[in-house]
Amino acid sequence: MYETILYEVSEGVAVVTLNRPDKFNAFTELMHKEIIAALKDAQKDDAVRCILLTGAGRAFNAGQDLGEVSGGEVDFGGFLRKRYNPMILQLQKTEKPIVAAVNGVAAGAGMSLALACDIRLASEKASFVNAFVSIGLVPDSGGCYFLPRIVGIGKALELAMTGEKVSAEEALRIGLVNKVYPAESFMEEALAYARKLAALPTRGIGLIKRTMYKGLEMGLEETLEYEAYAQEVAGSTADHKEGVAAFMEKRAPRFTGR
Ligand code: LHQ
Repeated sequence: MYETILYEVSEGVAVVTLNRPDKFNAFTELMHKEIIAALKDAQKDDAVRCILLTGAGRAFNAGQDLGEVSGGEVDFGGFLRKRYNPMILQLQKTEKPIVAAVNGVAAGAGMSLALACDIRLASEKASFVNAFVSIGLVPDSGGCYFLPRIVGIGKALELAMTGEKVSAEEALRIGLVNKVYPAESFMEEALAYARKLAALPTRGIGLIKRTMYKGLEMGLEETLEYEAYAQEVAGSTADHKEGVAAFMEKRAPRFTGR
């Protein structure tokens, strides 16, 4: 059982809900541990073919719980190495699609968390605040890695240096989110999106995720070689065979995730 998050699996989707609504779901040490544990559970469970990460109440996540770090000396480097970095690395290691359903404000490391997910869906009421600069800090938790890769260096520097709030509409315009849905039907739409992903070839999607992120770090030759390797693995899956058979038989495919 978890204390700071909710974890529920249905119809192929593990919904992870950050659940400290009165603190805008701000991170505590326990929440980091629980998110990592939930991601590991989801990775191991064959019934899970997509992970949907969202927040309870009005916010998605407001970053570090500032109540935990106000007053007294804080070992910032140690804090990140011990708590945040393992969580971001676990998101990357999870070979299943991870969708952030950004229901409200995502600020500081909460914004970084959304950026580290594979796909971002936003409610019309969502917003993004790169809040670090407002307290004299630097974007962390992968913010300096993902933000420029997602929106380009010019926009990333602007958002990080000003800390200005980005509305859902603007986020869609600059490619920070993939879709925006009306607030009233947001979770329904996000779940429907996640269920569609969960019905696709899960192993192939895991390989797409790994190969695409690796491609960001490699040159063309190395990427071509890694694609060839990934294709060997994908080509040996049951879902590949099913996809081809369905095409030949002019019917809808029934992927099983194997
Ligand atoms: C919060 C928080 C919060 C606690 C809202 N903590 N209560 C790494 C290394 C080591 C240390 C430092 O941190 C990091 C990583 C980081 O994430 S640094 C960045 C930390 N986050 C922030 O600086 C964001 C602080 N929050 C805000 O700027 C605003 O609250 C946002 C823009 C998120 C939302 O603004 P509003 O919609 O105007 O809501 P609000 O400010 O009224 O907040 C609502 C409640 O949530 C309020 O509680 P209350 O009891 O007064 O209703 C806030 O105190 C609480 N809350 N963020 N991070």
